[in-house]
Amino acid sequence: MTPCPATRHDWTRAQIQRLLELPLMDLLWQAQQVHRAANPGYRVQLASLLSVKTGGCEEDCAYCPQSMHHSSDVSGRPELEVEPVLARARAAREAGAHRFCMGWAWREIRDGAPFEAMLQMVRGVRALGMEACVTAGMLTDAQAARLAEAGLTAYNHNLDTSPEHYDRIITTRTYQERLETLARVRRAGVTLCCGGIIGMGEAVADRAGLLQVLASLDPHPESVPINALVAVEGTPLEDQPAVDPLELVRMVATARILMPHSRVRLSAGREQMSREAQVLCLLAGADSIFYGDSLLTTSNPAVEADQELLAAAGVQVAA
Ligand code: SAM
Ligand code: DTB
Ligand code: SF4
Repeated sequence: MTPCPATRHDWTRAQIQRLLELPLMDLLWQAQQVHRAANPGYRVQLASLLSVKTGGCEEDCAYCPQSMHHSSDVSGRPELEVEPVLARARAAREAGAHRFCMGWAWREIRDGAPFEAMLQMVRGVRALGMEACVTAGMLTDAQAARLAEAGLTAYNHNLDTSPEHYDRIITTRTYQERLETLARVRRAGVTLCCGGIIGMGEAVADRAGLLQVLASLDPHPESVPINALVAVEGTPLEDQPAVDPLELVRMVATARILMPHSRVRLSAGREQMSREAQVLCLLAGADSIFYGDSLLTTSNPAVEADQELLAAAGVQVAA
């Protein structure tokens, strides 16, 4: 049995790029050894996602259909209230989800009625016995503390790409601001969900750069979502060519090697992938998926298809 790999925070970008560029069979073998030693049993966590406040966001993230800067902006969808959100959480739990993630298309959390409602949603999801995750942009120390007090399990805030590629994707908020938000979440004692997106015109060196920043966080983010760009019409990235699924396999495998104990979530982009490519991602060490028919504004594989996928792969659902 391979000994449990040491947790490191000092990976260099060159070392990470070498992993990303290994012959695929060697990369998969290394990732599997790390994964089996650190997370015995191939257990996959199911996380359901719901957009509570959709569209009209002030930020200009080039990939995002919810930015008011893009013609894709989905307007006119009312913000959801507490009860309907909890009804969706209950349904997700009945379908087998363990974590319920709620999204707000905000630049930052503001105090007031919507924040009070967010706190009630967090309490309600926790009362159902599920993990609760929120993604809602930047926050203050006081807001992070109140979310922690409400029982929030995780806060999602992605770095998205490397520090160098970042300015080509977002101009309205800096990389440094993102890092400060992550530090605030940590200080409040809430676990971190932090990852990125591939397929936004970045080089392999940028993928290595993103993974290097993630792996340098101490402790590592407890969850690391790896998204493939969903190129939505009306966004500046609408014409990006589809990501080769094997690139996603490489990204997952490398994330697994760098962050042995984190949950690596195979996130957006699964609907465009074959069952076999998704199985390779599970083999490479992905141990969580978004589960349920929709992501925030785009679709995700149907619940039945995912149940078949997990059964075909022979993996168990994490309790
Ligand atoms: N507004 C908050 C924020 O940006 O932190 C929360 C919601 S935002 C939609 C959450 C994450 O979804 C983004 O950081 C990005 O990584 C991911 N995302 C958004 N649009 C995407 C797309 N078209 N394809 C892949 N991932 C996407
Ligand atoms: C994450 O990394 N991916 C999720 C979740 N965190 C919030 C969002 C994916 C969004 C895909 C595009 C959409 O549905 O709007
Ligand atoms: Fe707004 Fe988040 Fe979309 Fe950026 S990713 S435009 S912050 S909703």
